[in-house]
Amino acid sequence: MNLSLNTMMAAIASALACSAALGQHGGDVYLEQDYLGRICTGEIDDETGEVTHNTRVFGAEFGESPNFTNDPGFDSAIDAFTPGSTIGFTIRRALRAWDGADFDTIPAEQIRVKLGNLGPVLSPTDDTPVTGFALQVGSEGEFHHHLGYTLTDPAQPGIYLLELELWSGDGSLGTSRPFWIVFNQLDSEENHEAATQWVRANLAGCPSDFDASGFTDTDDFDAFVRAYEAGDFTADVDRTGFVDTDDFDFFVLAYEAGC
Ligand SMILES: [Ca+2]
Ligand SMILES: [Ca+2]
Repeated sequence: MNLSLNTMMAAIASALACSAALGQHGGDVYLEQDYLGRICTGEIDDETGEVTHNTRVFGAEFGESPNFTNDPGFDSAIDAFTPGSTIGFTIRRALRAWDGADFDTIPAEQIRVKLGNLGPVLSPTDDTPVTGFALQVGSEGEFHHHLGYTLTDPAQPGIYLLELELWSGDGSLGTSRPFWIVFNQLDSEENHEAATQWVRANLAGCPSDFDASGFTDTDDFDAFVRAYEAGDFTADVDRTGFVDTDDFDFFVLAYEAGC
């Protein structure tokens, strides 16, 4: 398949959008809308401020004060969302603790989420989702907030996993796909990295399940081709920052492999 002029233009626009995002808050979760009108998470590089679109695994460190952090925050470009609308969060599952091999263990600890006089919202003790509070989109269509996360007693050292999703207060945007924050409580960077890699490999899904239905079928192929032809950033499946024929090849290989 050859790139049409429109696709090229869209790829260039998408690259420009990346650089326009420079100056966002490094390390925050970047929010934007994807091709289906859903809230979509990305990552803002700590040092360069550059955005990697469509990523769903984020790191965090407790200890700004004991058992507490308010990073990563959530940040967007101007005009990303409707001014005055709201975006809220849901904690999808019980907190999990890393045992060196997986995140099956539900520990005694929970995470308490709070911002000013909003909350606290406690992570559930089983996998019944808990709806949190909503926060305002700013007057220029930007969303920038830092939730406060506290690890409850006994707050043992270790790596903890929180699964979240974001929704629109007025239903004008689709709910985000699930995403994960991997918290380090006084454990080694090595363990934190190993646990984060495990989440990427085991929970963040396969690249060919493009519509995130949980399996790969022809709907995924159709959805990918639509996004690809539109030059949408979600079609950057090989994560180079550009949508080009390499993405098409990458997707087809993943699709044919079933994942
Ligand atoms: Ca699918
Ligand atoms: Ca690419």
